[in-house]
Amino acid sequence: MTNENSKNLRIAIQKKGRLFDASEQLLKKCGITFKKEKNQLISTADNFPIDIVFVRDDDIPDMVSKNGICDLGVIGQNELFEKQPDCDNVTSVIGMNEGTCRLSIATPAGMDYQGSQSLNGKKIATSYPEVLEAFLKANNIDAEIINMAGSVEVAPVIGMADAICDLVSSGRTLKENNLVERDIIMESQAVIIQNKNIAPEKQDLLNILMTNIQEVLKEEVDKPLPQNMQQIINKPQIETVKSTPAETFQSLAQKTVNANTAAPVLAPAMSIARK
Ligand code: PRT
Ligand code: ZN
Repeated sequence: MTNENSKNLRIAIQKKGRLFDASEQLLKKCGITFKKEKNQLISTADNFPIDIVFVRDDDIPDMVSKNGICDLGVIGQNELFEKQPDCDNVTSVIGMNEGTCRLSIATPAGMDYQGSQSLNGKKIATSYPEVLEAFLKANNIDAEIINMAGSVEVAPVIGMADAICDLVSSGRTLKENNLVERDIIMESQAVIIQNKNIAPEKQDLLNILMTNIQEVLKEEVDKPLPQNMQQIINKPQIETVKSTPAETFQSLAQKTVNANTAAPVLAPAMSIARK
């Protein structure tokens, strides 16, 4: 079943993990309610024409990239940048200010580190080989990338690598493994991503949803449902949306653009700030 013939929007969110709560909360704060049993992988909202698909975060960029599979997704920028080369059709639309972290180079505390050039000839373990490769290329560093699916911090301890490139938030994991953060490759936060070729008949729904998401993210407080959302929740048929006067949608679309301009997604990575 693809989304091409469905009137519903479809959003992919993490099934479980660090971004699930933030994704669920965001939809709830927009007034969207849905049920999710433990092993349920897709749910249609009770009161808004949207399907929520629960998957691993690694799969979300690809799902949103393929036209007609998922229209939207919630993903960390780190994951998006890793997958971006294969995902031309995806664009980030809103930063959520959740899941904030940084993708950093770290080395054992005892290593004589004189800046990123000290990585020349070294082995670096990471779950983000694409982003790391871009960083190495941009800095003319010749190093070997060791791919690992997780627990990257153990690599220097067991002699598998000289350094790591991994996500850091509190810094506790690095400390516990006697590693020191050296260079920040990118700052990251959860973002809402969107397929660039949303079916025209879904555009009005998308505008309504994005406007409400923007408002929720801006205000960060519980508030009565916005009027346009309430209308749909009371009458969930898509025809209700289509019967809304065109100028309302025009202004919604305009508002979305303005809100995006006012609160752009964090400037992308590769701002290489040496610590
Ligand atoms: O199962 P699935 O594939 O969906 O999940 P996952 O295991 O790949 O991802 P998950 O749930 O761990 O993280 C999802 C997203 O949360 C990431 O892609 C980031 O965008 C964001 N995020 C924010 C983090 C962290 N903070 C974070 N600290 N993701 C991972 N970590 C890990 C990091 O890899 C390291 O091992 O936490 C450890 C470091 O944490 P501190 O606090 O000790 O520094
Ligand atoms: Zn993952």
